[in-house]
Amino acid sequence: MKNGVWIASMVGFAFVLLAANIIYTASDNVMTGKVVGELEAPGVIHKISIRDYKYSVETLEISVGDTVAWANFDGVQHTVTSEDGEELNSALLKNREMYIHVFDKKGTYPYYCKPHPTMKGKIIVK
Ligand SMILES: [Cu+2]
Repeated sequence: MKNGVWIASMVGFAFVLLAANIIYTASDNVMTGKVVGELEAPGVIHKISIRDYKYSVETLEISVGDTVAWANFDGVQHTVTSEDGEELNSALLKNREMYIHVFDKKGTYPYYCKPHPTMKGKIIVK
């Protein structure tokens, strides 16, 4: 899966993602949602919250095949956009929307937020 998968419909506090056979729980918010698209055989799912104009984990090391899910908890819209314009390319995420990406190749993937280019993060896939 090259492109991200959108999840909407966040409910309550703490976030839970139901995708394929996965239940993903994290943080102090709960998200339940419907996967639009396919999420195939993901490895570990890592989550990154976007709050106060920051990605909660700035540098994250993962393994090939792992999934990263970003959820926006700010009132303003943010993106997850690769610096090279390729791997990561979310739309504007509204409050409580999520962007998901499966990394299937080793590498270092720096990204930023289009509306707020000082927001930066990096995924290192080993
Ligand atoms: Cu932003």
